[in-house]
Amino acid sequence: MASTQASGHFAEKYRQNFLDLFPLLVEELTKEGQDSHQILDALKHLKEVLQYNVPHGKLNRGLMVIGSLCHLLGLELMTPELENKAIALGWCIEWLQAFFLVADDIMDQSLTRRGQPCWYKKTGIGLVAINDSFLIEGTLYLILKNHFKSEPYYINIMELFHEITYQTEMGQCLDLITSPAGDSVDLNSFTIERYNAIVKYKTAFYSFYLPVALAMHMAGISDERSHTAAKNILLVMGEFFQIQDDYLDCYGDPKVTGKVGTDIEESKCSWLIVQALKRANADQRKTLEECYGKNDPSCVKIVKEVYTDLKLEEVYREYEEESYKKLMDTIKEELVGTKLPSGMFHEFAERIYKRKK
Ligand code: GPP
Ligand code: MG
Ligand code: MG
Ligand code: MG
Repeated sequence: MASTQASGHFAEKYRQNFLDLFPLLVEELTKEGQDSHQILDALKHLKEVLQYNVPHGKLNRGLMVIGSLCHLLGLELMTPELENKAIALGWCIEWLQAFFLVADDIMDQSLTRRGQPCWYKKTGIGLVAINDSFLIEGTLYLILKNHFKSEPYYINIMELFHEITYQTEMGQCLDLITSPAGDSVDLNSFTIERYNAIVKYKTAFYSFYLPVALAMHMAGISDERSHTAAKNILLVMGEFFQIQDDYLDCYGDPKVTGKVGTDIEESKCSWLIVQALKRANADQRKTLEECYGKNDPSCVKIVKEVYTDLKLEEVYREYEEESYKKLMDTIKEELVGTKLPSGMFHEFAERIYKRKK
């Protein structure tokens, strides 16, 4: 296995090739076939669903597959065929994410996603979006079958998609039952332990471990030891990433993030409320109990004022520094005795720290 001395930024180099494959995948999934004449209208709808919901994100997760493969094999072993396969697998992660987000936006009653109205908010869509999210998931497995059926790692990657979907659904479940709709919130359930479990399951597995694990299977690395090491590192990265997402929900610029935060209104077990509760005096806690989770701009404003009084932006900056150090230590410790290249992890770390969207 080639080590990458210079920690190059491989993923970015492939952005254009990555974008170019999307219309071909959509065409493959929605073209008229021998026995599709009865479902032509559904195929037409599916095409719109895919075009609206799959390609408009940052594509970080998708690009991570080919980026990781370059690190794992070394550029000299990359061939156009491998590139194409890694890009198709990258799109499968973007497909999985689109399936999650279409459904998540309904559950969270969000208004915008990636700078456009959420799919379920579009005229004529509404709850049809629930079935559309299933369709996005279903077509992911068609792409896998069309492109990977004859590969020796086909079963490994298919099982991985199933396992990670389940883990993400368990995380979403924890996220939702920790902030039950309609009920007045029980702030006592917002512990850091609960928080860590939610983010690990709902975000870290699919966003960080999945892309690298897919590239590892492609490169023929399927032993448990290597996968455990990679997972331990990538889950630390994923935890940080979700904490950033929570921070940006309140302090990010919607013009940059492409979404308007709803965590306070939706009484989410967000990193900010967990930190606020840890630091609040009795008065501030009472204020939070009264105002958190209310769909009312004046309550949101009061919660944000408590956050300001508790200097949470500063707390976040300190956490960011600490977390970066912890990640660097974890990379060093976990890679001892494995053949995984550290440059691969450093490339991803650099992509996420200090992001604004
Ligand atoms: C997004 O979290 C949640 C997921 C990507 C997992 C959804 C899983 C399902 C099984 C539907 P979030 O709600 O904090 O993200 P955002 O702020 O982007 O809405
Ligand atoms: Mg959401
Ligand atoms: Mg959510
Ligand atoms: Mg969020």
